[in-house]
Amino acid sequence: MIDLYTWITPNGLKVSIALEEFGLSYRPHAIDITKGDQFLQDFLAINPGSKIPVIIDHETGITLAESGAILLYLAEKAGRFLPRQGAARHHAIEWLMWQMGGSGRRSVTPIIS
Ligand SMILES: N[C@@H](CCC(=O)N[C@@H](CS)C(=O)NCC(=O)O)C(=O)O
Repeated sequence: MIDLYTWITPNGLKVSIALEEFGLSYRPHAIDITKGDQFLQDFLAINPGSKIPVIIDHETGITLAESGAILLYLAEKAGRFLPRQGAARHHAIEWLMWQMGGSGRRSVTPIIS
């Protein structure tokens, strides 16, 4: 089981989309960053950086922040979207970095506005 701490922002939504796409079991927890939930002690204990998204994977014991790192982790866990080796793996990471650099974040925004 994965606990997902998130809010309805592009960085939050991309992790929700990945979890759904991979069919992984998870429990979502709303961290309303418009009300300052990211600064509550319980959340700071999970991510001292005070940013969503964060996952805790109880199967492996890993707590992970940063949407790009989470997407890589989930792809490896699910065994999808991330080739194990070779040029195809590097190109998948290339596209991940492309979306982290801005274009992917902007393209998600209209869905929630
Ligand atoms: N580089 C981080 C950025 C995380 C981030 O900026 N999260 C925002 C919401 S999209 C946040 O938690 N903002 C709360 C704040 O800045 O106080 C990632 O990709 O996950």
